[in-house]
Amino acid sequence: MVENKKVIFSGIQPSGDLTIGNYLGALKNWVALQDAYEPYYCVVDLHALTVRQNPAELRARTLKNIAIYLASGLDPNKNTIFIQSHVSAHSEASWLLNCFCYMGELSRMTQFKDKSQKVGESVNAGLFTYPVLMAADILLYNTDLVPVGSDQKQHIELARDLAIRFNNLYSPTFKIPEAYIGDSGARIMDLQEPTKKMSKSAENPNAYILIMDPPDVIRKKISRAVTDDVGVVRYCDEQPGISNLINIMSTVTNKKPEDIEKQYEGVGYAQFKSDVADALIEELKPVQEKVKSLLEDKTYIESIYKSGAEKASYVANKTLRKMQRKLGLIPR
Ligand code: ATP
Ligand code: LTN
Repeated sequence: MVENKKVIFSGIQPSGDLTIGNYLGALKNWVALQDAYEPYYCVVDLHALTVRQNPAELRARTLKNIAIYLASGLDPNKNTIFIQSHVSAHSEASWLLNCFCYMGELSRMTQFKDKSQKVGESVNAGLFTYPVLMAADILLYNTDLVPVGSDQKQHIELARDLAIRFNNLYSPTFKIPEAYIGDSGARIMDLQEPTKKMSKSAENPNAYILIMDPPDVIRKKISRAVTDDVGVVRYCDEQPGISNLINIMSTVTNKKPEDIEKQYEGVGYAQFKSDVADALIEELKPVQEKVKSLLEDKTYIESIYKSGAEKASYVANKTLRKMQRKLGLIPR
């Protein structure tokens, strides 16, 4: 491997089946980056535990996500693909960083505010310290860039602040990472409430499209997507539903939103929706076929995440040992 390539780190929670938001907002960008960078991508199963999970479903989904990473085009020779809980340095570094993070900083995180509002009284401490574990994920690999959707920017700011704080208190230990927000597909919205981000943990299944949804389901969900009564296919703040569908089509076809607007001048929403569904079905077909065939070969999937964890552990443990030493913990 060529040395001095910049390091990329990112992860997706196995907290629900992956949506086209995850695919268009994350996975597609990751694939585009694999030649020029040295990427680490993990399935962040520890993060998923901040919400109650059914153990059997969590296991199945974690493996399925590895298959989806591969099927989306991530080459295991160019990317280190692993499961977060297989590299214990993440949990260990997370504790150490917790001792440098202020309650006030965590209280300001909008994701925490949103999610804790939903669960009310029973909000667990893991949900609160979630961004610290995320900072550990990122900082352990001397990460330069973190490709994420725009909703995660605030968490990366916190990782930077923690890294700077630790470096200043001790001596340079961490590289200061930067968020990398892809320009198109950065924010795919909920099909039922298009002012909200599409999310795999939404309650209404009509709100999202899964990467593995069959064509007839995709068609049905898009035809039911909330729009407006303007009747014009236009990319603007006043028409969030239609703009979201334009954005989906634009990301899938690589056409600019303005060109899609022109193409659909005088065309009704029904035809437009049907074309968006066609484009999406076409895009997802090869991915779905690949996932199905990969899931038939569990030994192959296992070989990928095992060798990924081995490589990741080597790098992560080096950084962890450095942190422990600087903090005054006795080397084992
Ligand atoms: P959850 O519903 O469990 O909170 P999520 O569907 O929002 O999850 P995450 O696991 O938080 O997904 O995110 C994984 C990656 O996918 C992140 O980089 C995130 O920014 C991106 N992502 C998730 N949803 C979208 C979306 N609707 N549009 C663009 N990117 C998204
Ligand atoms: N919090 C992220 C998932 C995540 C992540 C990370 C992303 C956990 N650790 C490290 C990038 C880098 C999310 O919900 N999208």
